Amino acid sequence: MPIRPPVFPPGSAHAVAHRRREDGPVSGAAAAPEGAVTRHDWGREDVLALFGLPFPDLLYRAQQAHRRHFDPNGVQISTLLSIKTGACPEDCAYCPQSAHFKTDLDVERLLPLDAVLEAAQRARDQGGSRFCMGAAWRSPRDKDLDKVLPMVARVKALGLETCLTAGMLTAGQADRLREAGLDYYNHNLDTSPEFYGEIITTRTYQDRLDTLAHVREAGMHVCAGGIVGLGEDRGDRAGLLQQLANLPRHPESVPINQLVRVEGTPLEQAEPPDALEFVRTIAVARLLMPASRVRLAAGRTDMSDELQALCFLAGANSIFYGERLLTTDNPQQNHDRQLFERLGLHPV
Ligand code: SAM
Ligand code: DTB
Ligand code: SF4
Repeated sequence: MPIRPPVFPPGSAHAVAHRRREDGPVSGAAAAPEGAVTRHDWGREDVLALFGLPFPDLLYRAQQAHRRHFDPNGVQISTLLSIKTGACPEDCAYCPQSAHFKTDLDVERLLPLDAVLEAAQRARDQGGSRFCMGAAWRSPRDKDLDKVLPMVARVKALGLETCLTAGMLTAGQADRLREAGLDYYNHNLDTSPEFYGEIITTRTYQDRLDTLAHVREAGMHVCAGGIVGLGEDRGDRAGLLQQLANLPRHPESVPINQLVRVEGTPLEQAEPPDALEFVRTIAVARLLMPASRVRLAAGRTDMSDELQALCFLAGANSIFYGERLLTTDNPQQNHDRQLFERLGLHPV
């Protein structure tokens, strides 16, 4: 059964607010209200000061920023599909798909086009607006890309927004993806530059920033975020958000994942993050990048409905919908539909 469709009619205040953010200023619209200007010069102390606000003040400010830029009850729905699974040469300590760790995972080569299209059609029929394809590559070879480009083009032709996450890209590869119709490329910074080396040793922070720059220069939307619960401290969470907010342009999409602890990975026993600290991280992301979609991404199966509600209040306005993330579970669709009903949320 599909998740309930959007309720606001074109031209309504909510639709206009939404359009202003997605497509640039609506013609004739007033200048951005005071406080709505986005900053790219955040210092670590500025960010930590936001993290340290009393919880009601932090949520109030996040709500103000959220409502300035978005329909506060609208949630963007993305669906994930792992198009190439496991056997990845990178050593990301959180990841079940790394060849460095022994996890209970069925390795799968690149899926055939038909299987991808079938999944995309299903996602669209269930109310998704964006289809995100994930491939466990360090970086795609050009001959891998030859097979992915038609997937992008055909998924887009179904009327879906397209997103891909496939590791590091060269500038030329980013251009080819853009030409095929790719709307978003996901590439996460994961954590702060200082903590990064504790989690990944096979590629550098700068490698990740370079890929994000290629995606931006190719004219695609950037999807970049990170993970909470890796054993990082608040300074690292602030450092991650500071890096994202100080990019020359804010990522249009900012996934905040809670670590999914997978048996066999070095982080399988990591201490789960404090729930209210997770909400604070969402709220600070909303304040630093007020016009970006902040996604309550992986980890929702470990969260109560009430915690997810707090995340939406803190400014999260996107989720992954569907019973699978890439290789791990996501909430049942039925449960998410009920959650949307109970909270009066609608997909956009
Ligand atoms: N291989 C590509 C890459 O790393 O860029 C794309 C796929 S990778 C699985 C995409 C992102 O998923 C990672 O950057 C990480 O942020 C997130 N991720 C992976 N495993 C996770 C886990 N166990 N819990 C939470 N997020 C995870
Ligand atoms: C993102 O930030 N989270 C998604 C998506 N981008 C690709 C991936 C989450 C993966 C969780 C672990 C798994 O299912 O393998
Ligand atoms: Fe490979 Fe991506 Fe997993 Fe890292 S996060 S091991 S690059 S699939």
